[in-house]
Amino acid sequence: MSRLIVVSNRVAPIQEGKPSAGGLAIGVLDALKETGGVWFGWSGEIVGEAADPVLEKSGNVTYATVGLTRRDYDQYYRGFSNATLWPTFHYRNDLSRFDREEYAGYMRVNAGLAAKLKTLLKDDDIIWVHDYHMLPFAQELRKLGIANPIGFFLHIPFPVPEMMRTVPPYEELIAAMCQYDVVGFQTENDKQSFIDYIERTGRGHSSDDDMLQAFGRTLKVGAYPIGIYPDAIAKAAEQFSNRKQVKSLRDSMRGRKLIMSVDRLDYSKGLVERFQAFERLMLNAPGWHGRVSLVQIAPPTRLDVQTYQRIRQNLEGEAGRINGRFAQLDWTPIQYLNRKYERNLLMALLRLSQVGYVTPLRDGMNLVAKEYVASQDPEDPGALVLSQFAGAADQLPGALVVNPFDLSQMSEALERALSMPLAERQARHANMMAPLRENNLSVWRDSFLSDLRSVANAASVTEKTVKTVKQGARRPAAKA
Ligand code: ADQ
Repeated sequence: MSRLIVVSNRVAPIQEGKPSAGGLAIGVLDALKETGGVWFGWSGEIVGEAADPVLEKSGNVTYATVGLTRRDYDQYYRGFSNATLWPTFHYRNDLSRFDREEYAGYMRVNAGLAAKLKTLLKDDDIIWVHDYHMLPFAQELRKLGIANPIGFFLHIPFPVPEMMRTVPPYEELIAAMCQYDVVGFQTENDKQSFIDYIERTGRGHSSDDDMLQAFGRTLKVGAYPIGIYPDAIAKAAEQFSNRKQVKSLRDSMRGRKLIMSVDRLDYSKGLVERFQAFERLMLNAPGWHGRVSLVQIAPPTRLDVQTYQRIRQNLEGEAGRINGRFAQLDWTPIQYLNRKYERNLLMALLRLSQVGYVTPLRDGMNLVAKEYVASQDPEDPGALVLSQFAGAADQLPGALVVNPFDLSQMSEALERALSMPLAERQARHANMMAPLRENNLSVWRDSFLSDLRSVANAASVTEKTVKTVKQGARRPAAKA
């Protein structure tokens, strides 16, 4: 089988056997090990001068990483990727800014990375590129004459055409995306937004089998909802339940109920609205005073992007204000923990809580929602309150689905979750575990790669047919 080449902005710092490695990284790594291959991307380091990739081999997988110069980092990563694309794709174009220089930097870095990858490629490799940092990566490889099959998976939402059009070079970006052979999205909605753009602007058309003819190319588009390994998470959550930190949280609850939220600190995650809906619960249902706490775990990210500094101040302000309003000597309504936890420990903390509170304003999938369900004790599971704007909402039929812009609805859902009878919690939990198992992380990866391999096979069949036809044409006609 052909080698797999994975390209992502960051190469996951995998230390094999370490339980802290994220699920996604493990899933991608498993695919790489199956066929052998290369994982290529930024090392996470800022360097004085661009240099050749550093290669590290582990078994049949090579990690190829490159550093970014300060200018590249500022323009490509901090700038166009995270200050333009990220907010707009999460429907926050009010927070988005556009700077031509940054866009030029984004294109330059993609071109530079493509040139570096080219030196590592073999003719029959298949290439799988990840996420919004890399929208034009295939186009840059094609310019260098690379004809290998290239697939792309977008981890974040793809916005409706009118929102996409607020990014000034929208047309160039979409044309560039059509240089991939397979373009994968988290949900049917995201996929449809992409098709809508192509069709409404008259750039092409789609057929029933999700093939798209656009910008002179034929590509496959598909929804490949990312999953987790639910049984491994269930096991880890149970095993880590007797860890010191879990015990001390359990002791500190002293019979109180626990609502738990875990996110990266990001404005797309709806943290302020979440706190305010909890405040509304405290106002409307004073019977819960002293009987329930909200624990929000949210380590800061992207602190060098200005909007991320503001969200942190804002959130700390809200937690302080709400606690000031309701706290008692022996009860803090909101505990806001600004740090990262080891993965398995986090799963055990999720298991301890009675309510998972996952209410992003917009999210590609949201793996925490899935992890929350998987980490529960099936005999006494917690209930999940989940935003309708997380991709995961399509796949978790047992969740209490809310609109995160409706604080009253969220506060009612919290109350319902806190009071939900055991039999209903068990039924809802079972109802969610089944699809999580059926569509686990391997299914996500295998279905994407199988579509990419089909494209590769179809291309090689066409190539062989073309060769045979040409040879046939040259041969003298056989005598009758
Ligand atoms: P993220 O926006 O990072 O991912 P999410 O899907 O929730 O969002 O994944 C976060 C991961 O980080 C989860 O596995 C979670 O357990 C872990 N994590 C979060 N907070 C943590 C903490 N305090 N300590 C330790 N670990 C923590 C992007 C998209 C999502 C999409 C994923 C995968 O924005 O929509 O689901 O990619 O495709």
